[in-house]
Amino acid sequence: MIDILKRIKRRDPGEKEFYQAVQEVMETVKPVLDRHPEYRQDAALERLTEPERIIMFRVPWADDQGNIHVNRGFRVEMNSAIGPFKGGLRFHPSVNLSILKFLAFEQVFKNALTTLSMGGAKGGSDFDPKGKSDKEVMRFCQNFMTELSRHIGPSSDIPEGDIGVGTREIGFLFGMYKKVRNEFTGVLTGKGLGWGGSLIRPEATGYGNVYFASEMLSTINETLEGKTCLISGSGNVALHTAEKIIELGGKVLTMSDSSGYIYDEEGIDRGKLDFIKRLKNIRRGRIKEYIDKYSEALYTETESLLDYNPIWAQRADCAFPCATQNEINEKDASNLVNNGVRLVSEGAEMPCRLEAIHVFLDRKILYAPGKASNAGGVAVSGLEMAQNSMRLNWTREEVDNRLKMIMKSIHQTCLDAAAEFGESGNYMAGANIAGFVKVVNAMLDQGIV
Ligand code: NDP
Ligand code: 2IT
Repeated sequence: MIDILKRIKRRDPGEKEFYQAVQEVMETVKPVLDRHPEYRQDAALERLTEPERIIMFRVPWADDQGNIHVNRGFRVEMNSAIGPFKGGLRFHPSVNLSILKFLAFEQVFKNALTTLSMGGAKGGSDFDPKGKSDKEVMRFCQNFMTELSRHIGPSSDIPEGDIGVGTREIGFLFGMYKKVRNEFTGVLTGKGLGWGGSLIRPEATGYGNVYFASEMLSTINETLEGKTCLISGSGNVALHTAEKIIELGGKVLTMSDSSGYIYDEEGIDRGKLDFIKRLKNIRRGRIKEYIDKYSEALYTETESLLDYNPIWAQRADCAFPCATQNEINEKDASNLVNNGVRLVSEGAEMPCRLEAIHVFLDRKILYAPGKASNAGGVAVSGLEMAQNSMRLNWTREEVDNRLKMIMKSIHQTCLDAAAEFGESGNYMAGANIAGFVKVVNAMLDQGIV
């Protein structure tokens, strides 16, 4: 295990996010490796931490003034032992190989937990859609897909959205794929409802996150009813996490974007959430504008260089980080627990640093790692693929019921795997162990490839 980490440090210097993700998994699967030395055979760990394929390409595009910009496109195809490569595309200026390798690595385990057959991948670009016109975003997506289309397919690699890639971008990407390949297939998920998308896919990650949190609470005979909740982010995952919490009787106190956060002591109710949805999805505005409409709420900028994030210093019962990686450090974690938080359910990928996770585990609060609690999104992507293959559409209730069943099953799988290896109640250990065992078993069955 130590050798694997050393090997990554030596061969991939500077890939700190990738190193962090591998470290977390390798530390928690140590008891499995001790009991099953066969999992080390045939360089299984070396293969697990080496992408099957990485595609990197130039994406030139013209802005509305005719100036040419050059961005970088990526697809990291990490592991296809249990199914075709599957995972999102992220458009954000911070995107680099380390971030995409960490995300693709996480995706392998997450997808293994969904009960469906999907391998893990991630891709994207350092293109920033913020402040760009629709036509600029379209031209970028078209040039990005012109190259990516050579490497993906409905049975080989099926991308979807992630940060900065929503229904608008998936539409432009799908249109270009269809044109250059002359085929209408389920090569992307997250499609619009009128052209192959699935009901509940937009809601799935957030709803699934809350279903998972409810399952965790049920182990201590509690529910979300009346609980105060902190949410970070105001994108796809945050909005639908908020929506489901409100539906289940919880009170959402905060939401944020990369400039700051709002705190509404009265709670963000259904009507206020609809305002934020329109603000973010249609007007593409900033969360600060919430206080122009609801003056009783407070807005705090978070761009200053504090060693903690004030959103996590608010008093509440539950926290749902739904923005981005490493948004909760050790100090934030202590602030959360000291201010009453007893449940943390990750909507984002790796939002908690390892030291923060250790605070939650030491203080024995309910903590769900994203690869379990946010797996509802990719699970419903799998259901979208199933519907595309059948050329049928399921109802909202059908998809939502399947999502609930899947989240319940992931929750139970985590508990069982953790208990089997002496880590009862540790969802991080359970998720990593269950995902690891499923993928490595498949790799060993399939020989050295
Ligand atoms: P969106 O682009 O819809 O929203 C992202 C939100 O997070 C925005 O409010 C954004 O603010 C904020 N944010 C992004 N980067 C930063 C940053 N560096 N600092 C502070 N705030 C930031 O993305 P999603 O909601 O789809 O994704 C959010 C997280 O959930 C990601 O970690 C993603 O990997 C994960 N996830 C998403 C799934 C999905 O189905 N979409 C599935 C599973 C996980 P701003 O607009 O100012 O940038
Ligand atoms: O992180 C994720 O699971 C996603 N962005 C969704 C991936 C997918 O293929 O649905």
